[in-house]
Amino acid sequence: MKTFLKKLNINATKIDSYLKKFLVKKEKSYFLQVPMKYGVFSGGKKFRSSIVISMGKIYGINFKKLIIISAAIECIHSYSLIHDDLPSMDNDDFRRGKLSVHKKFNEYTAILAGNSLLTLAFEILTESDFKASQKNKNELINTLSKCAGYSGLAGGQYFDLTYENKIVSQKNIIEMQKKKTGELFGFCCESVAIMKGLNLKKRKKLKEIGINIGLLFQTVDDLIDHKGKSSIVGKPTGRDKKKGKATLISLWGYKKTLDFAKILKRDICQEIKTYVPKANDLLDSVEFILERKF
Ligand code: GRG
Repeated sequence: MKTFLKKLNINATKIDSYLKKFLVKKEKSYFLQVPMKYGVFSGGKKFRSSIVISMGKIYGINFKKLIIISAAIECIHSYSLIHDDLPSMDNDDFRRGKLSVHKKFNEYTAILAGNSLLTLAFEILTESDFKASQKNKNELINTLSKCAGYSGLAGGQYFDLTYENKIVSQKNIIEMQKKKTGELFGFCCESVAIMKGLNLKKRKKLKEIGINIGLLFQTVDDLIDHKGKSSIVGKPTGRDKKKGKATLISLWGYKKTLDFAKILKRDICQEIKTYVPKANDLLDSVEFILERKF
């Protein structure tokens, strides 16, 4: 766990320093850079990037390219958290041990900073220092757009909010979580398949593994919300129950959900061993998901 966290931090520093290039004063400064930096450099784990980097290393993708793809993914992730915390969504005042962006600044600033981080992701992927072919860049942007929008993150978030205080089936909860959280993890793996030019069948398989990693990550997130310590998590826990969120815990309780997570982790590891060669770092990342306390 300690070694994994060390690696996570090393990569996080590299991604942050790449991102700073886009968000530091150049010839002109713009106010929105302030809340954007607050949202993106606020101590997130950058766990999604560890999936990109370990998967990318397996397929021999250049490290700088992996950092650039990770930077784009972290922008989308931070945008989604900023919007998720808004009063009209989850209405959370704290994130990563600090005031959430709309509390630190105000609501319209948080909306605009989130929008700007979303578009920054696409700016990053079209920069000339990202030395990928035009074909690969187009494919990455097309895939990331679908994964962030109505058929992915935003679509999943819509159901997350719509399902509050309703009785929701296991199938619908899992579908919602695969969209809200899984799709971005799917992109972490699929982006490597795109860069490597893997065939569609293999690309679909890697995406599916990523989505399941995301489902596991979200399930553990819900377990942490149920039982975790807010001082470690960086935000108040027990919020899902208060808000009447439709989670697997609301359906099955803590113990059965933990058992589900353990079985899901075992199945994901088995799939990785079957389809991905030399995947030790990737398997370490999956192990971390269940061990994590934050
Ligand atoms: C408004 C168009 C529109 C879209 C909003 C808000 C949103 C789209 C999607 C939300 C998706 C969401 C917040 C999912 C939760 C995923 C999750 C488990 C977040 C926590 O991730 P960590 O633990 O966070 O990786 P850190 O802080 O480490 O980065």
